[in-house]
Amino acid sequence: MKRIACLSILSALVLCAALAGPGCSPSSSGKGAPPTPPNAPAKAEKAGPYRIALVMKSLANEFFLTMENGAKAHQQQHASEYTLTCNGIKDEQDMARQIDLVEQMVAQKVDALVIAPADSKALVGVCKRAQDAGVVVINIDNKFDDSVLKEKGITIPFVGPDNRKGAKLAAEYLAKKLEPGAPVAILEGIPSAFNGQQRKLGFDDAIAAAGLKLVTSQSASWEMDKANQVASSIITEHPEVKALLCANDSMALGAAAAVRAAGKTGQILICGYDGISAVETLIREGQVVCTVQQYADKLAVFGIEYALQVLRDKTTPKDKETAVDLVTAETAAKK
Ligand code: ALL
Repeated sequence: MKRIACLSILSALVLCAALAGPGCSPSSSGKGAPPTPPNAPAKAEKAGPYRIALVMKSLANEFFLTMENGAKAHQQQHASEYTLTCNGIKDEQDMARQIDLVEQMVAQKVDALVIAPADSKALVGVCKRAQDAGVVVINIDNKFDDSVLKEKGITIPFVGPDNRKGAKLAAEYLAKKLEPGAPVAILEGIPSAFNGQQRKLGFDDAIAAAGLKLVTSQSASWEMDKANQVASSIITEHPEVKALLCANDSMALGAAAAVRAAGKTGQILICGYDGISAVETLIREGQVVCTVQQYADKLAVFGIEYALQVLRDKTTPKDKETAVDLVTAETAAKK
């Protein structure tokens, strides 16, 4: 029995390290917190800090590193209240890996799971299983699909921004720099992510309001390399294009490289979404017009605070809308 438990822990450690990459490992922030054997009694029966797991998406994306660092800093200030396990996936689209991670956290009997789901529908089932096992689940960043939640008969509190509003902010600012009728293109996130869908709608709102012409809208799956390829082919197929509206900053980085390679920096305007430092640098250099700061470091912290609230009070908090702010050369200069 002992041997089986040891093997499970060992394989969990190996799997998680492989998935998470550098800087994020099981109990990486759980200062001194020993891993709980799979068959340990439920947390409610023990004294000591709660065990919270943060499950994110691609740790190759600066957005999630910022999120992880924010969560770790919070845990260090509240070390007596909870320990933290951070996990992420390597590939933005690897839903199966993210499902595995949740299952692993449930097997480790964490008290709460704070999750930024890679897909708004595909992760609901495993989160229901987590809830059924007594784990408190809080959804951050990318909202679960309401119809799937309803179908499964569950409620999961959500903490995150109004993505349509945020995307509209960026696109409106960019539109002011273009003539009415100017041809523009959108680089979308993963189509099955609700926040990606909302950002596309926010861009559409601003494009319609400014009378711009949308020549194409294509997914680049949130990824820099994919965005680089997609943007390059858009520039080739639509040489008249005047702007690339990117639904996240990783894709804005890829688009900016494509525009540079085409020798069109400043002629094809770019906006992003996330507020990562790499894009802020490009904004200062005039390669990107604007992005939307969505405070990745605070998102997970709000989710953790919600989880602690549920664990302590046994109440279900309402959804919480978090801030989004436009980042431009002017706002970056004031920093
Ligand atoms: C979203 C986040 C960020 C991020 C993207 C990529 O959920 O809000 O925009 O860049 O995921 O995974």
